[in-house]
Amino acid sequence: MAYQNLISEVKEHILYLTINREKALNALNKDTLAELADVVAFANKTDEVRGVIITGAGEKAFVAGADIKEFADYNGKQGKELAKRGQEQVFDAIENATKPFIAAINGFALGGGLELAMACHMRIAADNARLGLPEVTLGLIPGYGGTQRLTQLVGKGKAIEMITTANMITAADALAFGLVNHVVPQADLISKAEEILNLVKQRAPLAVSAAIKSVIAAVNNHNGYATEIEAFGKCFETADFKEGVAAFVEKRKAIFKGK
Ligand code: CO8
Repeated sequence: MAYQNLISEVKEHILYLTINREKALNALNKDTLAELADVVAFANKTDEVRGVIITGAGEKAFVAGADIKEFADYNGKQGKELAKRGQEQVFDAIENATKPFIAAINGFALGGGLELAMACHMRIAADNARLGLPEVTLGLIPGYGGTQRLTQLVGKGKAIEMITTANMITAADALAFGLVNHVVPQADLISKAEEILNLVKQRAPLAVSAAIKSVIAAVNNHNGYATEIEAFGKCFETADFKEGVAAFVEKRKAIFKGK
């Protein structure tokens, strides 16, 4: 797929997505968000994709936030609409995706950039990455789910400290806070994400989707226990369940078909 502000490529069932506005530190303008919405919808509906890695172009930034220059003249109504559209079409769409999304944080992940990373199911940071929600320095608050997802990930106290001070934290602190899963040298960022997705790719796709859905139900107060029970029951109806159990009994590797 050809986009203006994204590089998108599927290789061996992994969709590699690079936010490609390096001169603006990959800031998310409206066009980029629209392209992201499109590619997330594509990733969700095609069996060709089993996992997604999102990163930023260059070595300096993952995404330095929403494009400040673009919304400088917005009024309250426009700001609210922008946040709602972005949340629904991109950030929530990623979180609710049926396959794992990994943010490979290759530098600054600020404001909407950290919010994008937090919407992903897992985060891996380069050791030189800096993460923060600096919106209050602009007279704003996070608008792409940041107040909610940061609180889920690091707890109330640290979330309020990070948001109200606008301080950036190091990758090491992000790891200690539970904000990222792993910290690696920048050169190893994509291979670490691939290592995780290559394991996920060997598992039963419908079970992977059901597991993601159940975990996300927990963090979003969507009746997680009931979601898990329902999803667990549905797994028994899949051909992959039969294959997984048969492979175990026959002491061979399961061949899953996502059915
Ligand atoms: N938006 C637009 N342009 C940006 C952004 C941004 N968020 N960040 C950087 N740029 C541009 C700079 O303007 C500059 O462009 P130019 O060369 O044309 O002047 C270029 O990128 C390079 O940036 P710097 O020269 O500033 O690079 P430095 O190394 O000096 O500093 C920083 C790097 C610290 C990352 C700095 O660029 C910075 O502080 N950026 C802004 C970070 C920020 O405040 N992000 C939060 C934005 S608000 C937000 O994300 C709200 C999300 C919710 C929105 C809901 C809908 C309204």
